[in-house]
Amino acid sequence: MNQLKQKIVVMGLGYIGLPTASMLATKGHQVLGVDINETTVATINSGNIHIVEPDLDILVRSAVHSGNFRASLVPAEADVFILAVPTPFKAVDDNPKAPDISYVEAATRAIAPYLESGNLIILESTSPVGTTERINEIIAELRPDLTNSKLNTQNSTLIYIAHCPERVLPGHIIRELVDNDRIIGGINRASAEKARDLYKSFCNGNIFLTDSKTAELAKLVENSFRDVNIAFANELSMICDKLDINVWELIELANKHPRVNILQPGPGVGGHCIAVDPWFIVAAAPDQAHLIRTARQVNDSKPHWVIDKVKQAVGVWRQQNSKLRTQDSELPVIGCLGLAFKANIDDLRESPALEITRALIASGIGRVMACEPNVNEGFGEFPLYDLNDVLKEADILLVLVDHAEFKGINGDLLQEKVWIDTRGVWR
Ligand code: SAJ
Repeated sequence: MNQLKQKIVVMGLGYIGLPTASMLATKGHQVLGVDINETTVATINSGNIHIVEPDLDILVRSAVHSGNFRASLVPAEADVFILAVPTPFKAVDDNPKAPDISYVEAATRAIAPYLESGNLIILESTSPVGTTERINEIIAELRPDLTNSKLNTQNSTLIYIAHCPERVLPGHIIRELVDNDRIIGGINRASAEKARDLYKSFCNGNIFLTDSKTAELAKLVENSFRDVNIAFANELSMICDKLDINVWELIELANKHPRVNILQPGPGVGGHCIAVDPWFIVAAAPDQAHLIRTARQVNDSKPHWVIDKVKQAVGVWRQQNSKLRTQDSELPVIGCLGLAFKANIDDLRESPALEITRALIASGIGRVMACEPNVNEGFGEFPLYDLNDVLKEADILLVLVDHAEFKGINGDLLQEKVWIDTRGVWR
């Protein structure tokens, strides 16, 4: 294979596949991006993007204009096939959080007819342990001509297969794609080395080689580590609330210890990674993964705790305003600040802020005015309000996301309100 100019097919043009495909194209590789969505394919071929990520538009445009990147609904022959498709969870029998690798399996089946001896398959999707080996099994089943009996021994495979789990942080994808260290796990050493040679063409970070199962678990462990740490912070926030201690000050002080680094509490954990991946470990080792399961439960319970806090605040407000009120039925205005799953993004997927706001609207305990400065159009579920209007009208203010816009809110204004700050914006 020519090191600098390889033919590469990238299956899945989402948050990982699209940046990876266009990055490879700008490094001189001939890249065909494949997606099942016709609109996505057409958008990319016109040099535009269908997802929100800083600087991705520039990268995609230059990749398409270079002639090295094209999107398609169907794969083609190539030297390398990169799978970057979703790995969500699904309910199976008595497990509501079982991993769903059907998209990986479907992508493998889709590329199988195009494979030739010596090709490399790289799985980028965060995956349950054993998924890379499952790809090998599917290839063996569909293409016995490419498989030999010594498949898993060093250098004996006709198809090289490796897992190179994505590690990029939404909002910083382009920089992290280049700078982050990577782990690559092969079904054999030759596969890992071949994948490393390709990633070296765009990755400035260190690349560490291992076997595929260790690479799969390493990625799941990275996200579980954060989930457990955030659960610890969330538990501390509930303990501090009971003991009337400021949790933000507490964590700041504890973190002054040279070997302590507690993350921040919040209204719960959202997004499509940290709240999902730990369940893959729980599913694989249910009798061993006590702490990981409990952390998930703590973080999943936090939105309910916040909703109870708002109900209590409504009670306080009613007491404070009982003399002023003309009718008993009068409801407070509850201002919900932020809907995204974390600060300064517009991504609402698995967002605890959205879950809480929905529950407050459904509860009828007040008139909810929600404000999400990063979402302007296309959100039709309930009305969104301008921050100034919310600040003016709300009796109870609830901070759900630590967006930059909320940090500068004048403290005097808060004196007149009942407020709950789940993110420590006004600590
Ligand atoms: N959160 C807290 N407290 C904190 C930090 C985060 O409550 O101290 C919450 C956030 O508000 C959010 C959730 O956790 O709701 C997840 O946010 P995040 O910034 O920790 O992570 P993601 O989901 O945006 O991206 C993560 C990253 N993983 C790690 O940092 C270990 C990223 O590097 C991964 O590539 C990505 O998951 C992924 O795709 O797996």
